[in-house]
Amino acid sequence: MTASAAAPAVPALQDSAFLRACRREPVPHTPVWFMRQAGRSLPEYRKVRAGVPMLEACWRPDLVTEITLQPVRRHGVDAAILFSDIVVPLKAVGVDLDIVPGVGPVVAEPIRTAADLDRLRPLEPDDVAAIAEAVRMTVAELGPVPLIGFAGAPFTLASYLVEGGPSRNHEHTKALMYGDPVLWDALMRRLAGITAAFLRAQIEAGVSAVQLFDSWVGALPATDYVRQVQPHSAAVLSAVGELGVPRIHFGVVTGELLGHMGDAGAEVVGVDFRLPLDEALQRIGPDRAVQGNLDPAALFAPWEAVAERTRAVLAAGRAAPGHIFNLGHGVIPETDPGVLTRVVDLVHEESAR
Ligand code: 1CP
Repeated sequence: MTASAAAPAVPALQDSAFLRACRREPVPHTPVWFMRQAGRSLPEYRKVRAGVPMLEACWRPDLVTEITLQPVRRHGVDAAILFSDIVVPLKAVGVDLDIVPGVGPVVAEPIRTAADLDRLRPLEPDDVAAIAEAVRMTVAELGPVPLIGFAGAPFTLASYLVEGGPSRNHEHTKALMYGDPVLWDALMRRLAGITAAFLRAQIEAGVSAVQLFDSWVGALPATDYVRQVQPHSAAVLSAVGELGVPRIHFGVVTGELLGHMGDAGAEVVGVDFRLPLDEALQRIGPDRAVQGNLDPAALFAPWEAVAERTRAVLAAGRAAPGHIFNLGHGVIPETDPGVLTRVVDLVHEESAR
């Protein structure tokens, strides 16, 4: 008996437009999903989350499964992203932090000295057993739709840990990075280990791809990125490379960093909305798939303008050996969910071949 006869669900999943595009294979249509599609603009999300704090929700497999599935049911996107947060693995190793509504992650005692770093222990699979269970439950529900696992990259996690919360200028982070490069290196290594272990736990539980979010890395000049950040992101990507699932690497305001992000080793590079995909590809190199990059704020324009911009992203994406349609950053919470559904339909119609 062939493997496909024994397990019909797996070939369908592996043959999905999303995974084919990650692998730079021909696709029946351009796959589309949206960063932050789960848990943002949907009324059904607000309903199930009512009265449940964000981090508590992340540790409840039943809620994670339901919230992860909601945008798949509603919009017909080509991939799901696990409902979780980049600070979940930090909470799992005992960092005293909370996600404050309207603010974001807030860390009770920021990490700024060698003694502070001692409090940051490695992540063991048992620390995230509930997240692994949520992955298994979600994968079982999704059938042939791929599930994307994710983690924050070391720099973006360091920013929350060192600043103590969201930051515009990342001044404490840069003070540590430039002022004590040895401690910075130790912190980044520790975070790379936690991130790699968190991604590994999700892959072993069944996610079909992973995305490394380095959301705030655009705050850095390329020289500093190459010296003090990129090696640690590359170490994370390499640590999970042998597990065989596609890796997506994304950051914001990364026009000047894209070439170096491409070199970090992921199969797919996410591009924010500031650079057309064909131009981005010239910086990344011809042998990577790209993901992006409709401006999430453009979704508030009249439909004809949204449609025109969607078509422009598709046209620029044709230059790439693989294109996954997405936004250039996460869904803005006030976005009309109906517009997201229309974008999915338009991407599918325009790219069907
Ligand atoms: O994509 C999805 O739909 C899955 C859910 C998801 C993801 C991928 C959440 C749920 N968070 C994330 C990743 C994440 N979290 C990133 C990387 C992606 C990005 O750049 O947007 C970052 C930077 C965070 C940190 C974070 N968590 C913020 C940003 C704060 C800042 O610094 O400006 C916020 C507001 C959160 C809380 C959060 N995470 C997720 C949700 C649904 C929420 C809101 C929680 C609530 O209801 O109070």
